[in-house]
Amino acid sequence: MSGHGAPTIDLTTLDPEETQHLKLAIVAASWHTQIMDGLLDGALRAAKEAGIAEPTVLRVPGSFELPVAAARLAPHFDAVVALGVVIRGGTPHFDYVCQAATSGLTEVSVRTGVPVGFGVLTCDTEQQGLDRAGLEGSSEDKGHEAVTAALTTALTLKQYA
Ligand code: DLZ
Repeated sequence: MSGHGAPTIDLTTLDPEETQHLKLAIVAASWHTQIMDGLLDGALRAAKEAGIAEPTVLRVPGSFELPVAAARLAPHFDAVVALGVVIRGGTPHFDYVCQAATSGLTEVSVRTGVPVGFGVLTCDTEQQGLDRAGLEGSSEDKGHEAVTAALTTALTLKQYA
């Protein structure tokens, strides 16, 4: 999957009266520190651009734990963003963690009706993660993208509350 074709959404052009009151929670795994730091920085930068000064940030050990954290927080927030980095190793563990994170977060989102931004990188190599982490030299900024997607979806859905 490539980042080519992603929409351009400028959070700074949204009505701050609407965005600054959105309650945003970020659940973030802790494996692969450098990449995770980049994802979290990008997510917080996006929140700031939307006028959300202090989103709630909850750290969990691994990406497998993201769905339960998202499930606990979702009923109390307008949008949740999940950040994680899973890098393929020599065993099938990668597939199980990716599958659990993906299906678990989807389930939380659909069950609660709260948008869950998917900022979980599933990579074959560490370099693929670094390229997508919003770090200096990265070509993509997936933490920022995940917050942008969750907040714009929350705004869109608000009129159907
Ligand atoms: C066990 C494991 C492995 C091998 N790799 C990763 C990874 O690349 N990224 C990640 O976020 N978590 C990994 N984990 C940890 C699991 O997500 C989980 O925390 C443990 O299995 C304990 O439940």
